[in-house]
Amino acid sequence: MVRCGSVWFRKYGNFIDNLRLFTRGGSGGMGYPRLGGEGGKGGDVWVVAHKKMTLKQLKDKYPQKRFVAGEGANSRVNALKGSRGKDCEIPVPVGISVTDENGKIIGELNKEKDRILVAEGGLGGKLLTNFLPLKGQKRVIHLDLKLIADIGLVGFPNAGKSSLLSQVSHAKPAIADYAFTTLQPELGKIVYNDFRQISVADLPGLIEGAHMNKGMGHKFLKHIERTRQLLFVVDISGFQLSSQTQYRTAFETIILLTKELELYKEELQTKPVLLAVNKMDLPGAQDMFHVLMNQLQNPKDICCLTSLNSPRKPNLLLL
Ligand SMILES: Nc1nc2c(ncn2[C@@H]2O[C@H](COP(=O)(O)OP(=O)(O)OP(=O)(O)O)[C@@H](O)[C@H]2O)c(=O)[nH]1
Ligand SMILES: [Mg+2]
Repeated sequence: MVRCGSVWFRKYGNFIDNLRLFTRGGSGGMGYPRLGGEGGKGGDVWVVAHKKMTLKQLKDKYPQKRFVAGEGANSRVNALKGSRGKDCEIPVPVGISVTDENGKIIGELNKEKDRILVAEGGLGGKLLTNFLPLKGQKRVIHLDLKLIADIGLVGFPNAGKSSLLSQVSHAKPAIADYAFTTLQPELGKIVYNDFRQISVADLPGLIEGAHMNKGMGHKFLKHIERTRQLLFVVDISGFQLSSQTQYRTAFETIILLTKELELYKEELQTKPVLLAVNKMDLPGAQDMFHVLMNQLQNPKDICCLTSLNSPRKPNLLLL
């Protein structure tokens, strides 16, 4: 039923879904043997979830990927109890699982402000340690962005995303000829003869202005971040939400989808994207498809689309 008239994809970019970091808790401060003074404890290293953060931003901001907490202060005559070293916080996106060098899970960060201690600061020098400070814990950690699926189906409402999922997997998503049938992502699994599996997420339809929260845009776009690869599903006849809104051709919907993703988060632009042109059984579809092919192969047309105010031409390649 769903025919992919042609398949296109966008160049693989630098979307990052894992990162390896070096962390070390701060050393403790020296004790003061003569007066029994205690050095301050070294600071701890924490991984903290922030909604707006991405792993790419983290890597760009800290190219050395080293996170070391502050040292505890030495015990002094006028401050026998040394003060505590400063904690170090590593900002990461929500949906990260943290593992150690051996792949053992240290913890998961599933919502904003969740935090996990990854490297503890050393104790300050005290009687127990002969007033010598202890070094902080050293740990290499791996951050992995949990993907909700391998492939995310992205498109305007009514394009046929759920229909496609129902054909390639055992999932039974709601299908109807009105916009916004799908309100929550739905997962399906494609199982191959050799038992390999690909998970596919049917995502709610996007509309123009999604990046500004139109049609619950942000809620939807957030899910797109969590898929490894995108499959744009486009109705060859184009899209019109209602008689009051502008009609968009298939080509325009592709530009608009690209634009919405980019405006929401520039990094999404670098995710690999395949294009499935749908509803090729409708009358006149072949002619419209030829027009679409020409438009996609002619970047000049894309640049002329000033009414769409597209910030950049989409990086689509013919497979
Ligand atoms: N003629 C034709 N109709 C199709 C095809 N694929 C889907 N449809 C119809 O298009 C309508 C919308 O299909 P859905 O699969 O619900 O579309 P969707 O993209 O999931 O829509 P939202 O969930 O609203 O975003 C339904 O009436 C489908 O039967 C196709 O290949 N050809
Ligand atoms: Mg749907």
